[in-house]
Amino acid sequence: MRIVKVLTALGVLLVAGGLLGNLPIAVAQGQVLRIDIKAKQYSYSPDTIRVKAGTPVELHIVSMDVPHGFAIQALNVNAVVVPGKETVVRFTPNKAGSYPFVCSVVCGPGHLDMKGTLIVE
Ligand SMILES: [Cu+2]
Repeated sequence: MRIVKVLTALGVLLVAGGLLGNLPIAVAQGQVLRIDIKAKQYSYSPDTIRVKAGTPVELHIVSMDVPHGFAIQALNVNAVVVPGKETVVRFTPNKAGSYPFVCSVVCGPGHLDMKGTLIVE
């Protein structure tokens, strides 16, 4: 009988622990601002992103054609985006301002025109 009680208590603890353990993650995910971006020769869609300062941002970037890059120099962000694979970029901009982002992988003759702006308010 005693072992049954111990096992039941363990089970309750595990379930409660599992539920509680998941809570902070769910809350954290709720606070992250997810933005989906499509990259193609020679633009990003959207090419203007607006966020509030202090908000954790998660960019999910996909390429529609050839390998591209995604770089925000001022925020130390530089990622490669290859077709068929989602690239996730995470950062938290703390200072209001206008941050240009550019393609950092030479993707064709229009490569240097491939850019956008992150606006932190
Ligand atoms: Cu490029």
